[in-house]
This record gives sequence, structure tokens and C-alpha cells, in this order.
Amino acid sequence: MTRFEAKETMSDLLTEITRAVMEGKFEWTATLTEKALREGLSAKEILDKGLMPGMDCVGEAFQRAEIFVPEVLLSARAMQAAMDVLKPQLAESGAKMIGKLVIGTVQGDIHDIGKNLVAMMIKGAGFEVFDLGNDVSPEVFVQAVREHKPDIVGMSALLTTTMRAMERTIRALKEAGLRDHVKILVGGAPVTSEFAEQIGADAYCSDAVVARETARRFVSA
Ligand code: B12
Repeated sequence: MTRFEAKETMSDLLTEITRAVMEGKFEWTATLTEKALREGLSAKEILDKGLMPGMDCVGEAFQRAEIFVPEVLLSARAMQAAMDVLKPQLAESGAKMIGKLVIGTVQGDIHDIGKNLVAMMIKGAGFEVFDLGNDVSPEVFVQAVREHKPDIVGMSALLTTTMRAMERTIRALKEAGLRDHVKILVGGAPVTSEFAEQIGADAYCSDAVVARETARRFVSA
């Protein structure tokens, strides 16, 4: 096989992964992801060029009301199945702990794929990660900060209607006297750096890689 043919096969495989996510075939998505790793593709490449384009297409189709929540859930499950396969690569362990992160999807919001990805990446950078899950109230964030004393708090919101819960959480941290003990990272599709600044967060990150770099920077500063 020539080098060119080999490359073509790789990109076919990524296209197949995209299609498997769109069709919500979770076992098939995981199998193809394993195959891609075996064939030498990096976890990042599989994520960026295989899985994410699939979720993007699903999001667009959902927006156009061509598909509905059950189909989106199947795709989300396929994405999660692939992320479970990629977990060891994304979170190469063995590194010493360089800091602590408390992370969650804010109150009223159950989207957790992006948050899980960020948690995995930051864990891979050597952080101890306390994942509070989704639909996390300001009180639960406050309690977790008291208990775990993290360096960083990460909040995710995917809905324009739940972005305000980030602001309420920051207010609750202030009222509990904990705000100044942590750096606050926010992210999620509708969030912007302007919004982050407006609510008093320390940084907005557009994706998991930026989140990992920002987290590293915060603990080394
Ligand atoms: C999957 C999905 C669902 C699944 C969620 C499953 C799950 N376990 O997460 C289900 C079907 C449950 C769902 C439900 C709903 N959804 Co929905 N969903 C999506 C979809 C298609 C993909 C989201 C996703 O997982 N993307 C992939 C991940 C990897 O990307 P990401 O989340 O953006 O995360 C990255 C960055 O944003 C960043 N990041 C994310 N979080 C954080 C946190 C920190 C700290 C940092 C630093 C960075 C960071 O890094 C991540 C990795 O790179 C989006 C469309 C889209 N393309 O975004 C709609 C979307 C978010 N959903 C939408 C809607 C309207 C809903 C519902 C209200 C639908 C309904 N009528 O019931 C419900 C809401 C339920 C609720 N209360 O939360 C709208 C939101 C519109 C809006 N602006 O408010 C969207 C945009 C679809 C659309 N175009 O209309 N949804």
C-alpha cells in the first residue's frame, strides 16, 4: 500500500466514525474508534475529525427539526462510548498531581459531553478532578469547594437559559467567602469571553485543549 492510499484509508475511517455518531450506533462507534487508535490515529485527531463533526451535524439537524431528542441522545451515547475508548489516551496518567479541579454542568442543564471532555483533558494534565455531574446547583458547587479546596472551578452551560446559573454560582461562592480562593473557568457553546468577563469568571475556554492549557497556566502562575 502506498503512503497516499494509507492516508485515504485513515480519512475514510474518520468519515465512518462521523457517520456512526450521526446514526447513533454506539457499539459501532466504539469499535471504529478502537480501530482508528490501532491504526495509529491520535485521540485528538479522532475527536476533532471524526467524532466532533458527527455531533455538529446532529446539532444542525436538530436545529432544523429534522431529528428529535431521542436521536440526539443516541448520538450523544455513541460519542460517550467513543470517549470511553479514548479516555486512557486523553488522560494519560502517571503524572504527579499538579492541582485540583471541581467541575460541573450548571443548574438546569443536563448537557455533559463537553464537560466530560474537559474533565478528562485536565485530568490528563495531572489534576485531581472532582466531577459533580450535571444540573449542579450553586449550593452544591459551594459545598464541593469547601470540601475539596480546589485551585480551579469549571462550569459548563450549553443553553442560553442556563448561562445565568454560572453567575448565580459565582455569587454564591462570593457570599460563602470562597471566590478569591479559586480560579473560575467557564465554557459551553453559548458562552463567550465577554460573558465570562461580565459575570466575573477568570477565563472562558472555547474547547477542552484550551481549557487544559489555561488550567496549567493558572496553577503555574
Ligand atoms: C447532545 C445534545 C443534547 C443531549 C445531551 C446529552 C448529554 N449527555 O450531554 C440531549 C438530547 C439530552 C439534549 C437536550 C436538550 N437540548 Co441539546 N444539544 C445537544 C447537541 C446536539 C450537542 C452538544 C454536545 O455534546 N456537543 C459536543 C461537545 C463536545 O461540545 P461542547 O458541549 O460545546 O463542549 C466543548 C466546548 O464548549 C468546551 N466546554 C464545554 N463545557 C466546558 C466547561 C468548561 C469549564 C470549559 C473550560 C470548557 C467547556 O469544551 C468542550 C470540548 O471541546 C447541541 C448542539 C451543538 N452542536 O452544540 C444541542 C443544544 C445544545 N441543545 C439544545 C436544546 C434546545 C436542548 C433542549 C432544551 C431540547 C429540548 N427541547 O428538550 C434539551 C435541554 C435539556 C437540559 N435541561 O439541559 C440547543 C441549545 C440552544 C440554546 N442556545 O439554548 C442546542 C444548541 C441545539 C440547537 N441548535 O438547537 N441536547
